[in-house]
Amino acid sequence: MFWLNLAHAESLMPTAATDVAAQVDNLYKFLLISSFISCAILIGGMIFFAMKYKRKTDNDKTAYITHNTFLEFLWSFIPLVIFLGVFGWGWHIYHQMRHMPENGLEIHVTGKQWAWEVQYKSGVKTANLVVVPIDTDVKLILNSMDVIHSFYVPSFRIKQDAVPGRYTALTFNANKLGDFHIFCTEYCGTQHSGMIGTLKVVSKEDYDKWLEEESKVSTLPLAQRGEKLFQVKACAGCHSASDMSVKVGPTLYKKFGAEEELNDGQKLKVDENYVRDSILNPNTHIVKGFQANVMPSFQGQLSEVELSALIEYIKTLK
Ligand code: HEC
Ligand SMILES: [Cu+2]
Repeated sequence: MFWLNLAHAESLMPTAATDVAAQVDNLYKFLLISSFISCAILIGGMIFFAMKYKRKTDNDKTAYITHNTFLEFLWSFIPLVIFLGVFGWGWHIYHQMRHMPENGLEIHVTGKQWAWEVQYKSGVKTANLVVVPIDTDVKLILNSMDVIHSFYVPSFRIKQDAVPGRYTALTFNANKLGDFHIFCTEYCGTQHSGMIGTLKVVSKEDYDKWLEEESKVSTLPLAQRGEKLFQVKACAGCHSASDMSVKVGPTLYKKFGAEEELNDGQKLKVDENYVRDSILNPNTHIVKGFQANVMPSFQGQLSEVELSALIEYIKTLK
């Protein structure tokens, strides 16, 4: 039932994964329900009185009423009390939302066209992925490399602009494990809608483990970093790497050094530049038998080193 759904707004709202998010939802529910009640009183009253005092005969005159001080006081005073209450309530939540923790876990997040670059103090770097431990005060320090972006996590009900040339901050304390969406909510160019990331809340042990594993990545040999990226960037979902099977895209097994036929009949040798182009501008060469616009461009989502790592990994697939 609708009213029951309202009481458990989960079905209308994204999962509330912080204490603040639950409080925001309570305020929102209050506003929604009190608006419905006011609407019913106002519109219902209007219809009721229009019918009740409808002129029934030519001489049917209603009483001549100019005003009613008590009623006027009531319909001013009651809304005033409600509005002041909502103001105080909102203030209370906003204050918690913007109160930066003293000893929080600080993570740097940089927006750029069109990805979120995340850097931990230990030096670990990720793209479009923020991993945080549960029940921990986290402070994200935001900035931007180009235009204004905005970091939004619907499940946390928090949002903050990332502005070039200065730092802004966002804080939260997640109380639910899981993967939550990150969206950019400031229009920032053609791929704005693709500027999507994941905020992963894990247990404290898993967080330490993850951080330790990630710190090792930058010291791994290039090809092994590439292998990891191949998983992390979801290339593996579309390309097989260990046999000739075709997934969404062609297999990359035994591909490097071979000759590839494109759907315009052209034949190209698969070398470093071919692979680089395939990753950054997938639509410039379409492999024979495959469609354009299936593989997303990874432009802006991979650093030069990461690209080299992927290429070195693809070289080893034989
Ligand atoms: C959504 C599925 C998808 C994802 C994700 C994806 N690709 Fe592709 N990829 C394709 C398709 C389809 C083609 C063939 C059409 C074309 O050439 O663009 C292709 C083509 C390629 C080619 C050219 C292969 C050849 O046979 O000449 C390379 C290299 C490649 N992808 C590498 C990658 C890498 C590296 C990643 C991860 C960073 C990746 N792809 C992610 C679907 C995908
Ligand atoms: Cu953006």
